[in-house]
Amino acid sequence: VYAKHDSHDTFYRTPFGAVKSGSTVTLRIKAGGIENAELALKFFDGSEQILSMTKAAGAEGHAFEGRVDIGDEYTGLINYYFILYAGQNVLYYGCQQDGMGGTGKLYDAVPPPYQITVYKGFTVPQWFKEGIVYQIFVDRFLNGNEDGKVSNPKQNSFIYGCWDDDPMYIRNKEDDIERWEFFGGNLKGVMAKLDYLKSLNVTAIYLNPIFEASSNHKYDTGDYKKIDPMYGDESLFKKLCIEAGKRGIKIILDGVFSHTGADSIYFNKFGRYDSIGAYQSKESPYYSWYRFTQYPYEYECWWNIKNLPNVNELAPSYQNFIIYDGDSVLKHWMNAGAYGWRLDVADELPDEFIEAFKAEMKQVNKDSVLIGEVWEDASNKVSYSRRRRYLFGNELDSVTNYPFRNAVIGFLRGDIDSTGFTRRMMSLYENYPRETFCAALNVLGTHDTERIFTVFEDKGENAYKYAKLAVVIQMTFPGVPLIYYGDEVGIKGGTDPDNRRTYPWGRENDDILAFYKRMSDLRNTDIFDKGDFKFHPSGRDVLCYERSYEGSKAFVFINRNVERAVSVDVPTQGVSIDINALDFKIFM
Ligand code: ARE
Repeated sequence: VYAKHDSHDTFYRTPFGAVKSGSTVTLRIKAGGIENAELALKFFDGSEQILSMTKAAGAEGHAFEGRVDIGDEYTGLINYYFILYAGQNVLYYGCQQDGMGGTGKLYDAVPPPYQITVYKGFTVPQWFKEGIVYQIFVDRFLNGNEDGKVSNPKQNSFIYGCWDDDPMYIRNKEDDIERWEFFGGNLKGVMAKLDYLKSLNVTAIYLNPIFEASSNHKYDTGDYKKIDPMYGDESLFKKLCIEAGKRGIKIILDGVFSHTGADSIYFNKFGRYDSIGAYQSKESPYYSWYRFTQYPYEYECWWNIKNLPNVNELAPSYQNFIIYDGDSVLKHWMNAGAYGWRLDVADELPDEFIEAFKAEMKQVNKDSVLIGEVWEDASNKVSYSRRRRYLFGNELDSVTNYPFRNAVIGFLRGDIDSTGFTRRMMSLYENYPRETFCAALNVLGTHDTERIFTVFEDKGENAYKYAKLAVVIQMTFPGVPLIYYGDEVGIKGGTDPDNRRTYPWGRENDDILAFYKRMSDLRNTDIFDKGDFKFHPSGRDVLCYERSYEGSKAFVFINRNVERAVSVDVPTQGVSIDINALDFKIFM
């Protein structure tokens, strides 16, 4: 008995990948020694259906074919596998791994299914898909004050000068630098570097939270309607948006809506604000925002961190405040010039909240973008025992692409080979709506991960070569590259908080910077900004993919082998080229 289905191959599944509501998907399976085949479908609401398959016309003898007609109103996943009848035996054919796609195998029992993502058509603004995003953790970027002093320092906070490799810093890092240490970076500092960012072809700046808060990271919002006074004020923010806009750069904010700070207008645990906070009185206008288990001392909080009380996002007064009011948080900052939001911990926000946020955001500016912080494949993510609806059209435009980071690092470090890389990325390519795949925020590192240079630090003198290969993949791959401030000049940094060191102005690694500039120039061409995309097998150690646009083609080759140069054929071009050990080539 023999069977084969490969969801990445259009003989077996047409059309490829995620489809819009109302589409028809044709599925085929090649089979030997099998008399009959059925297609088992499972819908997003849990209901199931079995369709009989017919012998496929024209296919060499042994293929069965089934058609899935998808309703005009349907959105969500459709999972499928095959049931095969061979004599007395019933066999199954399914995926190798849940949701992974590609070729599968025969099973004796119900197998892991394949996935079809069905979404309502939507488009992500072109400027975003074609852009490069630069992420700034403001306190650590640059103090732009003329006198170099820190404006409005917090009470009882420590203020350090710069953070680099001297012994003082190492001690500070381990002992203290967590939440209450500041380095004095501010919005004036960001403003001072706009021309620099433009020279890196940056088209959007994503700022970590900038609203008033007591910590340095500001994920503990104190006042959603106020820029932290250490960073600046609203008029400075507006100016920043205007100045950035003149250079073709848009500003994206971090929206932290799953929790607030305990030290906030709304909770006011320490009584530092003039308001009547939820902690202080049940009569507080904010009381309904929180979930107390034993008033006021016990309350639900984010990952059990007491200074981050969770909010009840569906409380009408919270939704009005954040989304609907005439001067809601969303509208307030968009009217001030912001062009989009990154939703912190999207997987802890109810779908209804994200949907409402998206709808209202697009009302204010249809050219704005909504990015969700999701660490896995966002198409089939389950959180809090709910299957999430992020990518079906009404929620996210884009997601943080950590699976991309994991695959790049895994391939370069030798944990997976080029086939493994291809499989993982093809799985996203198949599962994500095309718009989202092209808008996915391809990160190599963020304020929550080790920096890319540190990931390869154990490679000794080759560390930078590895990191550069990661940058090549990032800048030539579909999706939106995100540069985490300072990566472009080679800063190192381990896990939080070490990944938030100050930007080494005047001590940049010029070689890396020149490389980033070159790669960002390359990125800034049509073929890499919006070209089609296809993998080619090229041996275990060599990753090869093609980008094509209006008749021109580019082939990217990455040789991760540290010892051996390789000679490879350029697919369809009838030439072969050499690639040095631990090096790359782009054939155009
Ligand atoms: C600080 C310290 C920590 C300390 C903690 C508790 O730095 O060392 O353990 O305090 O005292 C923000 C700050 C952090 C801060 C945290 C709490 O940036 O510095 O930690 O607040 O005060 C998961 C979440 C994901 C989250 C990451 C960090 O799902 O949403 O963990 N990311 C966002 C932001 C963070 C921010 C918060 C959330 C809170 O980007 O910066 O933290 O607002 C897997 C899982 C993911 C998991 C990921 C990383 O892949 O699938 O779910 O992400 O690993 O752990």
